[in-house]
This record gives sequence, C-alpha cells and structure tokens, in this order.
Amino acid sequence: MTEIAPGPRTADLLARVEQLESALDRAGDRLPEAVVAATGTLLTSVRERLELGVDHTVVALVGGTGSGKSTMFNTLTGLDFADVGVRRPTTSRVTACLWAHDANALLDWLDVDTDRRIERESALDGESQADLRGLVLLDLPDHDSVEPGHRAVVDRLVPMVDLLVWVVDPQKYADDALHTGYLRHLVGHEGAMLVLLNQIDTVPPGRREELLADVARLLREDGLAEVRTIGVSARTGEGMLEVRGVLAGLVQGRSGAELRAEVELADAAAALSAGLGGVEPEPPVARAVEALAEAAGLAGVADAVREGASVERASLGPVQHDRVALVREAWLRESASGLPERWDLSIQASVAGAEALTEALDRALGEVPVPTAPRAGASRWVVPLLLGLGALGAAAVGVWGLLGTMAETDVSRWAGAAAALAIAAVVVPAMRRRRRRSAADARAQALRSAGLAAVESVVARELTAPTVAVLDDHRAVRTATAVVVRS
Ligand SMILES: Nc1nc2c(ncn2[C@@H]2O[C@H](COP(=O)(O)OP(=O)(O)OP(=O)(O)O)[C@@H](O)[C@H]2O)c(=O)[nH]1
Ligand SMILES: [Mg+2]
Repeated sequence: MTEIAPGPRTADLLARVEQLESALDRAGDRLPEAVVAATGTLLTSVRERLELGVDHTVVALVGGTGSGKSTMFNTLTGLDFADVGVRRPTTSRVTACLWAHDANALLDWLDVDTDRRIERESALDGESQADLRGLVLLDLPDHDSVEPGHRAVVDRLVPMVDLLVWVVDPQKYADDALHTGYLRHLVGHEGAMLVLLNQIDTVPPGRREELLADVARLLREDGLAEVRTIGVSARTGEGMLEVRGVLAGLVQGRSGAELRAEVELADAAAALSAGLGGVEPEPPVARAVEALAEAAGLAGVADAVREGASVERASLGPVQHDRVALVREAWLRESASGLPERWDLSIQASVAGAEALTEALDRALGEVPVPTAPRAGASRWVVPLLLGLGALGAAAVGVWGLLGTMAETDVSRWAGAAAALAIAAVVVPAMRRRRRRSAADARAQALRSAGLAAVESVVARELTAPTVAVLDDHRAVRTATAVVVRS
C-alpha cells in the first residue's frame, strides 16, 4: 500500500485510535478478556481503514449505457479526460478525478488503474476548485452493459463510495434493471444518493416538470421518497451549478468512512468504559498513618520518654499485627471504593500484605532512636551543698550573734549571705526541674516526629505508591475513553 500523509481528519481519528490502543494496553487484565479482544480487533480494523485516509469523499457517477455519465464527469471536472463516444458501451474502466493530492492508497483500494486517474486541482486553478477539495469523482461503466464485467465493477464499488449519483436519461429512467437491480436495494441509504435526470435539454420545457414528477414517483415506489432529484444537462451545463453545490456541501461535511470510523471509535470507547468506575478515590493516607502509629504504641512510648529518668530503655514496636491487618483492610476498602472488581483486585495485589506491612513497620520503627533522660551528674550535689552551707552559715551567725563576739554589721552581712544561700537552694532546683521537664518534652516530641516519619515512609512505600499507580492507570484509561466518547 502506498504511504500517504494523513489529512487532518484522518490524523485526528488515528490519534484517537492510538489513544484507545494505549488505554487498552494500560488497562491490561483489569478489563475483561472478551472486551480487550473485541476492542483490539475493532481498533485494528478502524486503523486499517484510516490508513486509506478519510479526508476524501468518494462520489461515483452510476447509470445505464449512454445516460451521459462520462459527459457529466467532464463537465464537472472541466477536463476532457473521460471518453465520450457513440459506440456503446464507451466506458469500460473506472476513471477518477481527484481534487486531492494524497488519495493514491484510496484509489488502489478502489482498484482504479493508475493511468485512469487525474488530479484536478493544480497551482493554476488558484482557489477556483477549493469548494470541491477532497472530492474523488469516479466515472463508472454502465451497470446494464452488454459487457458482463461492467456490472461486476459497479457492484463492487457501490458499497464503497460515499455518494452514488445515479445519472438517468429521459428514455431509460424507468428501466427495471435500474429500479429492481439497484435502487430498491438501497432503501435506508437515501442520504448517500442523488438522482440526476440528464439530457433535460432534449425535453421540451413544458414537459420537464411532468417528467421529473414521474422520476420522483418511481423513486417513491422504490421506497426512496427522500432521494433528491435534479433535472440537468451535462451537455449545456443546465442544473450543473446545483449539482456542484451538492458535491461541495458533501465534501465539506464528513465522509462516510469518517462517520463510520467515529461510530466505531465511540463503540470501542463505550466498551472500555463499561469496565471502569467513576472518579478515582483518594487513598486514606493520614488516617492510615495515624492508626499504624497507634498500633506501634508511639503515643505511649513518647509519654514514657516525657516522664523522664524512669524510662531507661524505651523502644518502639513491635506493632500489633491484627491492628495492621485492620488498617490495611480499611485502606483497600476506601482506595477501591466505586471501582469494578478487577481494579479492586489489582490494588489488593499491588500493596504489601498484612504480614509484610507489619515487618516493614517493625523494621522502620526499630531504627528510630529512642532518647533516654541524661543521668544526673555532679550537679545533683549542688543543692544539698548550698543548703548545707546556708544552714551552717545561719548557725554560725546565730552562735556568734548570741556570744556577742561579732560586730553588729558583720552579723547582718553573714546573715544576708546565709539567706542568699538558702534562697538559692530553693530557686536553683526549681529552675533545674523546669529545664528537665522541657528537655523531656522536646525528647518526647522528637521521638513522636521520628516515629511518625518512619510510619509515613512505610505507608508511602508499601501502600500509597502501589495504590496510586493503579489509580493513575484507571484515570488514564478513563480520560482516554471519555475524550473519545465526547468528540
Ligand atoms: N443532448 C445531450 N446529450 C448528452 C448529454 N449528456 C451526454 N450526452 C450524449 O450522450 C452520449 C453518451 O454520453 P456518455 O457520456 O458517453 O454516456 P455514458 O453514460 O458515459 O456511456 P457509457 O460509458 O457507455 O456507459 C454522448 O453522445 C453524449 O454526447 C446531455 O446532457 N444532453
Ligand atoms: Mg461513459
């Protein structure tokens, strides 16, 4: 197949196919096998069709021998490429005119010989052909031919094109070969058909309305009341502007292939989203950390550290396995809430089991240093010393005072000193007690922070990261399918 650069519409649809293919990959076994298989097949077939491009609108001129298809082709293209002759049938090979430069793959698919293709739009045309840009116009052989191969060509192409333009003439428009052979089988495809009563120039103006009404009657009888009918002359150009307007409207809209691809992509996206839940839940990180810290007895040990010297060798953990298991269950319940079972199972399989989680917590908590109160050093003799000195001084002053051997001023000086010592003996211990308490508070706080950090890191590694990875996958798949369904 010839490589073609996809036009913007094809590129857009191909991007959506890729989006769904990678969503399918990412979801993996979290979607039912049947859905994955069916969607994969559907996406492959859409991709194959898109590789032909959907930026083109294929219009075929179809009709009986000598109705004027080739003349019509030349009038619409402004070229003289299709053979028009008196010998019947004239056209035996499909002829194509492209208002495009990149439709080779499509024409290969349609099986149009390379020497029967012509490009209409050249630099010389400027914008005069812009209204038909994207059109691929085909001139077909006669469906009622004496040549047996012609009908086969028509039958092969009829289902492949976006618009069938039936070119009929005033003599043969009622032919059974047309109505029974083709039109009646096309009920339901009225939007993809147009009937041109050609050679209208050969009909006296007074009879034209009547003739067109008769064509419309026959179409109604075929079950094709909605099909548009226009009286035209490929030779004189009468009615041809209207025909060109219809084609221009069609190429500016979306081609049948594009619409089909869109429907199939929406189907694929809907099949995928049936295996998804709504918005992803938020894992209960803070609650889990709190509950696990509690299971590790962090608060109790911190309190003990605050109590000070009595705790000589406090340690964190071991955590209570049953409580860890309960925290894990609550985690799974909340993290998978609203998700289908396969996603739930995926989270269960990704996070650490209760056993492993308990071990991880024990390991992490075991590494947290538990501070103990410093042993009282030489300073613990200071207070009794001060008190002793104070008492001794006071006694000496008292004795000396009683004996009257000391000057009055000296007595009061010594008394002052003794009183200062006594006051110091009361104040210093109070200050030391306060300092000890706040140091114990700080140690307890440090232990609490370090313990929480250890629990947090275990929760992040063993629960949050694997859960978030699954939820991210779910979100990516959900977003991909939502975009495709919406557009
Ligand atoms: N008067 C008149 N003659 C026309 C008109 N369109 C085509 N013809 C003539 O009808 C004859 C057949 O025209 P073609 O264009 O070859 O018809 P065709 O449908 O392509 O024929 P096949 O290829 O054999 O199926 C030619 O002599 C044309 O000049 C028209 O609108 N008015
Ligand atoms: Mg012809």
